This record gives sequence, structure tokens and C-alpha cells, in this order.
Amino acid sequence: MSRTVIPTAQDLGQQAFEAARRCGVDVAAVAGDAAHRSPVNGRSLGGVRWDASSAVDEAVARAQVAYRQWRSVPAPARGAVVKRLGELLAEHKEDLAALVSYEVGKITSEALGEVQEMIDICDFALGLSRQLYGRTSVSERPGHRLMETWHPLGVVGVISAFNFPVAVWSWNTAIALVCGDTVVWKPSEQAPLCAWASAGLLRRALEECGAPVDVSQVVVGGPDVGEALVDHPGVALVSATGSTRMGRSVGPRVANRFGRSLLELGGNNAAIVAPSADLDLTLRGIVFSAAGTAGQRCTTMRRVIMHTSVAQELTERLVEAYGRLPIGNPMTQGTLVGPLIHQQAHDAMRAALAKAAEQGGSLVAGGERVLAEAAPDAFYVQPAIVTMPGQSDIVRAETFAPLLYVMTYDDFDEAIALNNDVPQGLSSSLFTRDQAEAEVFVSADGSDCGIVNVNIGTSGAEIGGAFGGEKETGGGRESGSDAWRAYMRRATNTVNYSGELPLAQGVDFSV
Ligand code: UN1
Repeated sequence: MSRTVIPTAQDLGQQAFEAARRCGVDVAAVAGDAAHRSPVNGRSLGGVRWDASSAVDEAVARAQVAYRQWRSVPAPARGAVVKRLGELLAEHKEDLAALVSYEVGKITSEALGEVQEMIDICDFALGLSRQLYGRTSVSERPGHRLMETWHPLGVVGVISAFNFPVAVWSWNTAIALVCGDTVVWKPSEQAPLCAWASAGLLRRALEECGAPVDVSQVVVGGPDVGEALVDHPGVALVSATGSTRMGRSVGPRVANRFGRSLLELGGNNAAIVAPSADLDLTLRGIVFSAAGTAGQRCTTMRRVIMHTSVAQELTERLVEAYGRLPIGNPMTQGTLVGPLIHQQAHDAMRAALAKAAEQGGSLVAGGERVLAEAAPDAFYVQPAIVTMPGQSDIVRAETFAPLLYVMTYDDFDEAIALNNDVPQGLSSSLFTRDQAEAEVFVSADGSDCGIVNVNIGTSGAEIGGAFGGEKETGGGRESGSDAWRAYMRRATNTVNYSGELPLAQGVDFSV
């Protein structure tokens, strides 16, 4: 099923710049020569200004100056800025969500959900601003005390991807700001207006709270801008979201200058469906995680490992549900699947489908491009399901498109082994009503991922948990729980109030 009314280029461009203006963007200043295309209709939204990589030096210098002031502002006062940002985001929720739809093609409900994640992390960070706890410990020496204190780290470089063009920045920025850091953001090339609008709202929050506006910097540009940020010795932490290929370059480069990195890379997330699973709930969980966001979340479900006893029924029901998915203009009410981001994404999906067929797969649903007449420059596809005889090379690779591989298992240990036998380790889920199975799945013998769910899909995590994954996913954790520690440095303090100088480990050094 597909919807055919695709908005014209002119409408979208005007609306996008209007929404950005309402969020405080000086639209005349950001207009420029760089092509800027909406995936909704494949047409230009109006040119934008890209910065040269030299702009990174200037932005880092400004952020360093602001840092010297910001680090000694009490954390709860820093929290007040983030609180105000959350209020402004709530006020401009529709504007920012519309920009997310225009620039990256998310359906309205998911775009609003993305802005809600931003508001939620602001609430979390506000509470955190009074809870940056360190531990105290007992000393082995009389009259001594051990404690740890947490201090701001410095300038944090944030590199974000097109698929969460604003939420990922907010996870990093809300936490970094309460931790006393300053932020230089290199947003996705696809979403500069989203970036300027978010930064515009933060600037307003900073001004209203009398805080230094330079704590937040945005540099819009191509890969050269990202590389300059990665290599800049003044950037203490690089938090990068994107492909494993990108992370393979960022990680060693930052490590080489002894910087810190927090990597949030590819996923190849699976669901195991056990014989006892509630199939109604499982069906809904799979369809949202596999076809939602047109398969363009890092947490998108890309594999289902079904017990042979439920495989036929569940596959048939999935195929039937996929046949009913409304595909089309992401801003039309009722649409569930918007466009792919660009032609390369479409080509990658086609190539993966061809490889899957070579490797023994059978296409049982979707896979075709749709709406090509109504929108010849945009790339809408029917989400695809391919049944596979086993976990071949193409199944083990992440294709950033709505392409779901279905495999079967007989023995639960075999299902866990399949879940884990991919290079990536972001998210995973198990659908079961068997409590022992659920416990095994979340135990050390179970899923090896950073996110391990029971009876929900792989995507759509709340901000309160630490978000990230293992293996080629990069190992970083962002957002909730104690992920804030990555944004601070720890000092261990030994305080001697004894008037003597006993040495640890019983060392005698008397002169
Ligand atoms: C991503 O795709 O980069 O869990 C992040 C989720 C969202 C975040 C995804 N909260 O699907």
C-alpha cells in the first residue's frame, strides 16, 4: 500500500526555513551554495552554507575559552540551562519535528518522538546536575581518607548521523553541559537546519540564563570538518555516531593523540522468537523495529531467528502485515514508512537483496521501489523480508535499509549462538513466555549485546538507560544511567589528617 501525494520542492523549502527561523535561526546567514536535498521528494530545500574545516579551529578555540568559565559554574546552575532548553524544545516540538521530517524523511510520529527524547534527556540531565556523585573509601593508613571527585573534561566533539539528527546531539550535549563541558557539534550533512534550529534553541536558553553562549558550537560541513574535529588536540572527547567504517578511522585517530572517544556504530540486531512467544505481540514488535524509520535506525531489527514450530505462521503473518504498510509522504497522517535517505541507500538495499538471493535466500515480501513516478528523485521502497537457510555473509553485514532476514532454529542455545555470531553487538531481543529462557538470554551466557530486551523489539530505547553496544558497535555508552562518567575526569584524593606520614604498603623510607 502506498500514498502518492508527495509535496513539491518549493513548499518544503519554504516551510523548512520558516520552521528554522521560529527556532531562532538567522536564515539569511545560513543560506549558501551547498546543495541541500530533502529525501521526501529528492528536490532541493534551498542551498545552505557549509563551513571550511578551518572553522573547527575557531569553534574549538571559542569552546575552550567558554569552558574555563563554564567548568566552575555550579552544576545545578548548569542544569538550569538544560532545564530551559527542555522547555524551549517542548514549545518548538512541532517545528523541530517538521525539520526532522523535511531533512531526513522521518514520519511525523517518529519525528515528534525524537524531539520527545530530547526533552526527556533534558529532564534527566537536570536531575543529574545534583547527582554527580563520587565515592569515598577507607584508607589502609590511620588518619587518612580516600575519595574521588569528578571534574569537567573540556571540549566535547559530537559527530552525529542523519537518522537521529537531533536526539543524539541532545543526549551528548545535555549531559556534557551539566558535567561542565562545552560542545562542538558536527551534524550530519543531511540535516543542517535541524542542527542550527537545535543550537538556536540552546543559545536562547543560555542567553536567558546568563550563561556563556559559546559553550555550544556548530560546524556544518563535509567529512573534512569531521576529521578536523577528530584530530583536534583541544577536543578532549569525541562522541561519534555513524558507520563501523567511520568508527574504525575515528577510534585510532583519537587514541593516537590520547583523546577519549565514545563510539556508537553499526548494529545487526536480531530477535529470537521462542515456541511460547505471544505471536500477536511479537508481530507488532518485529514490524515496528524492522520496518519503522524505513529500517534506518542503528537499532533496527535486521534478523529474526524463529523456532521452527512458529516459523511458518509468523512468517505468513509478517508478510501479510508488510503488505499493509502505508508507504509514502512521511508527513501524511497514517504513513508508517517514509523514504530512504538517498539513492546510495536504495542501491545498497538492491545489492544486498541480490547477494541474499545468491546466498540461498528467498524474497517473500517487498523489496521493490515505489512512488518512482510521483517522486522520481526520491527513494521509497517496500520493506523486504528474505528467508535465509543460514547466517551467510550478507546476513552478517549491516545494510541500512528495511531488509529483514528470517532464519529458523530448533535448540535455544543455537538461537543464542546465531544472535551472537555477527561482528556487531548493539541490540537484541527475545520473545518468549518461558521465564528460564528469558533469564538465560539476559545472563552472561545469553546475548552479547549492549541492549538485551525481552518481549519488546530491538529499537526504541528510553533515554534512562545507558545506550550503546559491544564489538564493532564500538563499546561506548551514551544517554542515561551512569553514562555521564565518560564526560568527566576522575581524580582520586588521599587526604592525610594524622600529623604522621605512614607510607602505604608498609614501605619504610625514614631519613
Ligand atoms: C540510532 O539509531 O542511532 O533506541 C539511535 C532507539 C532510539 C535511538 C536510536 N532511542 O531506537
